[in-house]
Amino acid sequence: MTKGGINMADENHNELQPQPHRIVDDLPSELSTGAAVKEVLNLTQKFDGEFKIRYQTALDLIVAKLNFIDRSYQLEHDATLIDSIQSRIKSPDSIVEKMERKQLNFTTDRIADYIRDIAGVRVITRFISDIETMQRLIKEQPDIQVVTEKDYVANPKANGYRSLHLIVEVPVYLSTGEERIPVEIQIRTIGMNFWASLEHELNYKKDIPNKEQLRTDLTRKAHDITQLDEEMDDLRAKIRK
Ligand code: 0O2
Repeated sequence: MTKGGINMADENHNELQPQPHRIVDDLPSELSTGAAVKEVLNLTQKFDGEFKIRYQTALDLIVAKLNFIDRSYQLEHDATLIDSIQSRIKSPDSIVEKMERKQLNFTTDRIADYIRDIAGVRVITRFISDIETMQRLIKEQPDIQVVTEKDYVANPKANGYRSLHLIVEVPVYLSTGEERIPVEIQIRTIGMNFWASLEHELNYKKDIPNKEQLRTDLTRKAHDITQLDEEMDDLRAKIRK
C-alpha cells in the first residue's frame, strides 16, 4: 500500500478506477424502461462534467488534509497515524445500484441529497486507538465540518463489520460561489480492512457454495481480529511507556 497515496483498489471500492459507462443493454431489467434508461444516461452525462469536478476537488482537499494531519502528528510524536489512504469517486453504476438498494426515488437532481458518499476516502491505521486519535484531529480542523458519525468500531454490525464512518463537508470554491461538498471518511485498522475486503467479496460473488457457513466463519474471524487489534494496542502502550 502506498502511504499517503491514492491507492485505488479495494473491496467496496471496485469502482475506484473510473469505469467505462454501462451501456443500455447491460442495465438491470427493472431499469430497462425508456424513462429509467434516460435517467441513467442523464446521470452519466451529468457525472462527467461539473458534478464530478466538485467531488474530485473535495476529495483532493480531504486527502491533502489527512496527509497534513499525519505529518503534523509525526512531528510531535515521532510516529505515524496513517498506514495508507485510499480514495475513490463513486461511479454512476454504483450510485444507481445504491439508489435501487435503498429504494430511493431515481431522479438525477436529488442524487447529492440522497447519496452522501459519492466522494469517499478510507484511512487505514495500524492500531485501533489511532482511529479515535484520527477522529479527534479531523474534528479539530477548522475548515471541515463533521456532519454525521457512525461508530461501527464501538458498535460493530451483526456480521462483524467494524469501521468508523464520518461524513464531513468541505468548502469548494466554484465560479458560482462556495459549495459545501460531502465526503465520506472511513477509518479502520489494517485488520478491519482486510476482513471487510473478504466480506465484500463474499457478498458480491455469485455461486459460492456454503455461503451461509462462510458468513458465520467470517463473523467469528471478526471477533479474532478485534482481539488481536486490542492486544496489539496494549503491546504498543507497554513498549512506548
Ligand atoms: P461502496 O462499494 O463502498 O460504495 P446511509 O447513507 O447511512 O443511509 P449507507 O451509506 O449505506 O447508508 O451506510 P453505512 O452503514 O455508513 O455504509 C456505508 C459504506 O460502509 C458502504 O458503502 C461500505 O463501503 C461500508 N460498509 C457498510 N457496511 C458494510 C459491511 O457490512 N461490510 C462491508 N464490507 N462494508 C460495509 P456502499 O455504498 O454500500 O458500498
